[in-house]
Amino acid sequence: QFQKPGDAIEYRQSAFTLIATHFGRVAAMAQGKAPFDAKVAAENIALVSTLSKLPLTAFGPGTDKGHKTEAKPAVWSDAAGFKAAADKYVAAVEKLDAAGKTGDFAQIKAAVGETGGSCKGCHDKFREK
Ligand code: ASC
Repeated sequence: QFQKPGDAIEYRQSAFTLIATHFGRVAAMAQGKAPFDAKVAAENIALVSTLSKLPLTAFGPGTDKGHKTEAKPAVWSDAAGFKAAADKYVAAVEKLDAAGKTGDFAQIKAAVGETGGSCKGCHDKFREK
């Protein structure tokens, strides 16, 4: 799928950058830092939902080096734990996507909290600070 390990690292980092950008726009609304707009929230959530499926495909064996990376060795040494953390994130994003489709602020806010928690849960164990 990737020519070189570095290509996979750049790919997953690009996906995370886009996810953080679009999730951040929704999180700002949930936190009252930006005005709530249900349509803008839903558009950004739809992008997060699509993008959420990308990074895990780029953590294959041997992609721990070849480009600057913050991924900890635990990604590969505790592959089951990493998969579980990634699955938790994808599941949280599915709930966020459903909330985005309702356009309901309270539901979106709750789902943003759960999704942010799943981002952090994975970062704490599997990403260098
Ligand atoms: C974000 C972002 C993360 C998560 C995390 C939540 O917006 O970029 O990595 O939320 O900070 O705790």
